[in-house]
Parts: sequence; C-alpha cells; structure tokens
Amino acid sequence: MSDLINKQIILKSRPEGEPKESDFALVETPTPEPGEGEILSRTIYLSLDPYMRGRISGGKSYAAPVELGSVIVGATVSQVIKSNHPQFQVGDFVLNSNGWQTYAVSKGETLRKLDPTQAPLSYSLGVLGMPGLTAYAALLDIGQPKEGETVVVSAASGAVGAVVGQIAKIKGARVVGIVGSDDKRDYIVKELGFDVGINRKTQELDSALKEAAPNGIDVYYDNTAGVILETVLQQINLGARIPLVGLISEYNATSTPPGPNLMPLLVKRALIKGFLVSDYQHRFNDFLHDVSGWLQSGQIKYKEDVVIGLEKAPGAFIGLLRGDNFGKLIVKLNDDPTAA
Ligand code: NAP
Ligand code: FER
Repeated sequence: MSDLINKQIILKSRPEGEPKESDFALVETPTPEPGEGEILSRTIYLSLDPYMRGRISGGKSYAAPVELGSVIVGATVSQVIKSNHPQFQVGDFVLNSNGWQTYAVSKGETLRKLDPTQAPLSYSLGVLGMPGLTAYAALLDIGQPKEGETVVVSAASGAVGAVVGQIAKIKGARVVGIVGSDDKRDYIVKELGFDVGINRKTQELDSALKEAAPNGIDVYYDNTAGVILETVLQQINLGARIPLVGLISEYNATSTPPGPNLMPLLVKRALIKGFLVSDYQHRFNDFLHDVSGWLQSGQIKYKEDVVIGLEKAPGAFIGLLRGDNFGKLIVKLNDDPTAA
C-alpha cells in the first residue's frame, strides 16, 4: 500500500425511485500499489452519465450491476503516477474507468493515452468520447438523415443530444430539439443553430411539434422514451427511422410506465432500432476524425457542466436524472495541469 489516501464513493443502498444522497457514502481507504502490467493513476475528471442509474439498481441488464459496498463505476480521465507497464510513463494522461474515486489501479490494456495538445482532456468523456460516439453512430448509421428531412431529438442540450442536433444540421436537415427549460431552448437555437427548440415542461408538445415540423418527422433520435416518444410517433413520416438510444424518463420509475401506442410504426413502415454504443467501436476512428474536425471548424460547439469535488458527485448525479445539468456533466476531482 502507498501512503496516499484514496477517497471513494460507494453504493450504500439501492435507490427506490429517485436516488437520495443517503444511498451513497464517502469512504477513505489506502491506495493500492500497481502490480505487473498495471498503473496507478490520479483521477482528474469523472464522467457522470445516466446509465449509472441502471447499474446501481441491481437489475439484470446489458451490464453487470454495482454491488452494495462497491465503488460506483464511471469513465475517468486520470494522470499516471506509478507505472509497471512499458507503454505508460509517469505523467501520461489516460482515459480509463476508475469510477467514483480519487486513485485507482488499472491494467494497461484497458487504457487509452490522451494527447492534451489535440483537445482538452475532459472532451474524451463527452463530445470526443462515449456520448459523442453515441450521437454520431446512432444518428448517421440508424437515423441516416437526408438533406431537407426533419430530425427531432430529445434531451437536446445534453451530452448526446447537442451533438446529434449539430451533426444533423451539418447533414442539411431541419432540426427540432426538445429540452426542459427556456435557457436550454435558447442555447440550442441561438448557440447551436437548431431550427426550433421546444420546452417540454411549458409547451404543449403535440401542437409545438406540428408547428416546428410541418412536413412531419423523418428521424426521431430518442433519448427519453415516455410521453415524448408517444407524441412524436403520431407525427412520423413514411419510412421514418427511430434510433432508440435512451429511456431516461423511465430510469427512476418504480413500476412499468404505460407504453406508447406503436401503431404508427406499422402504418408508416418505420424502423425503430435499439442502440448500444459498445456495438459501434468500429465507427470510433471515423467519429473522432469527423467530430474533431467539426469542433475545430466551429461547426460543433460543446458545453460542459463541471462540478468541483468528489463529494459533490451524488448530488450532481441525482440532478442529472432530473434534468438539472446544462451540458455534459463532469466532476473535477483534482487540478488539470493542462488547463489554462
Ligand atoms: P444528458 O442529456 O446530458 O442529461 C440527461 C438529460 O435528460 C437531462 O438534462 C434532461 O434534459 C433529460 N431528462 C431527464 N429526465 C427526463 C424526463 N423525465 N423526460 C425527458 N427528458 C428528461 O445525458 P446524456 O449523457 O446525453 O444521455 C442522454 C440519453 O442517451 C440517456 O437516455 C442515456 O441513457 C442515453 N445514452 C445511451 C447510450 C447507448 O449506448 N444506448 C449511450 C450514451 C447515452 P431536459 O430537462 O433538457 O429534457
Ligand atoms: C447509456 C450509456 C451507455 C446507456 C447505454 C450505454 C441505455 C451502453 C453501454 C454499452 O454499450 O454497453 O446511457 O443507456
């Protein structure tokens, strides 16, 4: 053991409905030493993502649950402080999955080295990482927007949705974003160039969509399911494509929510296809090339919502599931020596 103290946030109890701060506990433990082929790294940034809600509920899913008493999982950007791996030197920055803790040992094979001169380090947790790839691959490979078509996306100012809308604009589509506040609506229209924004909390969705998409909806990129999916389905066009990417409106549900009427899928010969980002690693290089270029040219803008301190992670995560985040939610645990 080294003499560094490791701060961890562990799962204390499985949340019922909306998670509470008391479902999480902050503990301090000794920091382990790296073994053969392993590195020890200090976390700089921790990504908070909606999928974590599924992991802490313990149900059977596409991924193993977080056990009670274990550190919550999560992607991180960290700096190598000890290395027993020939490809990683002390001082290197890496993308790994340290979870909600300040230090961790990881195997070299699970790491990706990051070059801070290419993009800010935290971008590899958002626009140039898993959420960005999700936006790119599900929109382009499943949604396949054509010039002049209408694309609708929910959770439109978030990590995935903001990138979806901007890529759809680059592809020449009319883009409508659904969000949960007026500030977010102003942001997606004025800053990101969406054609129309709809505030799902204050506007009547059915009539707002009819006005925003007078020619009907060709692609619905679904981050939410629930009433938004139900309403959008009534306005889809013949041959619509619907990447089913997230169901965040149901993540805190305690009973099975009432389902939408799926009849329009049949009548419109629509394609609805489930999406898991891990199936699209073969698109990573194309994604990184294209989205890095669009960031550099200013065709894609990126907003982060950065919370400082590991102890703030539970509250920020609870807020993410309520829509309190404005942009990609990141926790900063330690100083970023590469940031201005
Ligand atoms: P995010 O959009 O940055 O944050 C979540 C947003 O969801 C909130 O800000 C809120 O935005 C919205 N929301 C929360 N509760 C809602 C409700 N009841 N109804 C409608 N919207 C609600 O998160 P993200 O990381 O980009 O993830 C977006 C979606 O993509 C999630 O469903 C996530 O699970 C999914 N995802 C799937 C994959 C995959 O491989 N399938 C990969 C990555 C992400 P507003 O209040 O503005 O609506
Ligand atoms: C999510 C983030 C990632 C999610 C699913 C994944 C359904 C996919 C993980 C995988 O590909 O294994 O928010 O929500």
